[in-house]
Amino acid sequence: MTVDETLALVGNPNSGKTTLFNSLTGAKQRIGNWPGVTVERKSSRLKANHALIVEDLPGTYSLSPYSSEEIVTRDFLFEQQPDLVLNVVDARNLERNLYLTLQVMEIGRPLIVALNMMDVLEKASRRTINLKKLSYALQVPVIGTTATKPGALKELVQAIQAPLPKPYAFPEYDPRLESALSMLEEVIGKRVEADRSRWYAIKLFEKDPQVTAQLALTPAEQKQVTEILHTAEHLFDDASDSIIVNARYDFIARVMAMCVVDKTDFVMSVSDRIDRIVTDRYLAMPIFVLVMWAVYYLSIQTIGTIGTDYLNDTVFGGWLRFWFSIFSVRLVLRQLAPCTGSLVMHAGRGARSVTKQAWLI
Ligand code: BGO
Repeated sequence: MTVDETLALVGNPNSGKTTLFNSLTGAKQRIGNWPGVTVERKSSRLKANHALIVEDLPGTYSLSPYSSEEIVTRDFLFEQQPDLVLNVVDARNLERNLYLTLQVMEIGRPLIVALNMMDVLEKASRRTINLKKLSYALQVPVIGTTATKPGALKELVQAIQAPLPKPYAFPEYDPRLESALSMLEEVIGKRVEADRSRWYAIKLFEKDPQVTAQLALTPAEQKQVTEILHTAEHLFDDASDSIIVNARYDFIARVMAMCVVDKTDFVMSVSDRIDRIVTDRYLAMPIFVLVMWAVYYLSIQTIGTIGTDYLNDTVFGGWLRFWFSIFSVRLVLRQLAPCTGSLVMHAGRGARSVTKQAWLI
């Protein structure tokens, strides 16, 4: 880096931006306010290279033009065009922090990501982040940092001073969105510099009121923009500003899937652990023999014998025998019932005739 270049520090609130700013500059900062707002402005020179002015931009989650912090950060990045942007990302909340990273990337300034709070991530978190893959997925240098340990920032200081690769890579979204953006870039035409037209196209797609007013499109151009947005909204079945938000989250989801490993993904369930033991190359056969012996022993020697003895002696030899004998006697009697009935009838008749005879006599 040569004389008086600017390094802008951006990041979510509590990502460690101020701590990193103090560590990089030695905390000899100039404090004031950003013009027109009561947002604190801090700037100082890099300790390792006094030619580099470090601007600590207000902490923000997004670059939408709503809060003072968002407007100050967005205007500084876009209007002042810093030579380098250092995006401080809280490694514990990578997904949420990357939303701002993507918006910074859309502006198209050279960028380095400082993945901060690495000490906390390494100690307490159940996650690991592959920094090389993260750098590859974002196409920007990613340096792991612990801002509270200034001695461990050598790699970051070297990266800040190293020449950055050109041309700068923009994050690429859904192909349907990309084609809408390139059509919008054509409409914007030569109104803006070529390397800024993508950002303007994104803002037109988001229906950003500031940018739309700033571009001052002709009614015919405005009509073209409306048609492009209508077609995209019809294709995605969504409002254009939501399409952009979703595209950013889809991009982040892909980055997360590529770079983040949750340690809990590798915690084995009880069933997995049992499987691992019983299918072990050396243990599987002895376990099989042991199980077969246990089955044999239980069925023949212990539970099996107790069970059959109980069935024979108590169930069949005791209760069932008693009830069966009662049932058989009743069955025999019922079979004999017709014979015994006629026998009784005949006996009755015989008795009555004998009685009659006796009276006659
Ligand atoms: C307090 N590692 C760890 N462990 N902590 C860090 C790191 C890091 O790499 N970087 C920053 N912190 P800011 P913004 C605090 O203030 O720089 C800590 O908003 C406390 N304060 O020390 O202010 C940093 O500028 C009482 O913590 O962030 C600070 O982006 C108890 O993260 C906090 C514990 O850093 C935010 C911490 C009274």
